[in-house]
Amino acid sequence: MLAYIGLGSNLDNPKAQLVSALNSLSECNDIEVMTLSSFYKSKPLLDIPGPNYINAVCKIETKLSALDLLEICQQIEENQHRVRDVKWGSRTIDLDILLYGEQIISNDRLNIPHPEMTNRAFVLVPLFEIEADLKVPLFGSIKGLVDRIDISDLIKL
Ligand code: ROI
Repeated sequence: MLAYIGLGSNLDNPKAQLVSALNSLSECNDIEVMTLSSFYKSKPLLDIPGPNYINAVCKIETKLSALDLLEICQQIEENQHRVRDVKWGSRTIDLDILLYGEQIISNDRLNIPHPEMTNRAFVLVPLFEIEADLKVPLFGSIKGLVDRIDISDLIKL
């Protein structure tokens, strides 16, 4: 299965946090990291106070189920000392499964396509960078999605 994972961090050397999470994904036997986008810098969404974020998107190939992939992502978040306190608070690392093949998944643990991805420049722009022809289930072409959002805050590093 091909899947796309969004990575984000705004604490404790965000670039190094992304690199560390990517290394952990690569080291996982059942995951092959195929493509990585550039890193992008942006202000916290909704002007929530806090340091700038670094975001990226990677494409992986995996035999894991979506739920097993979620477990791996959460394990990596835990290993990098992610603390879940305030909703939308700062974080050392956030790993979101954006897409899992063409599947639409909706249960109490997973919503795929990731429900917020269509509003977020820091997801759509790196996704477009690595897969310009992508069709997002339920939402249509990645090109169409990128064209209708404000990308002015996003800086490609
Ligand atoms: N804002 C930016 N710029 N990047 C993120 O990855 C990010 N992640 C979040 C919230 C807190 C919504 N804001 C973000 O979870």
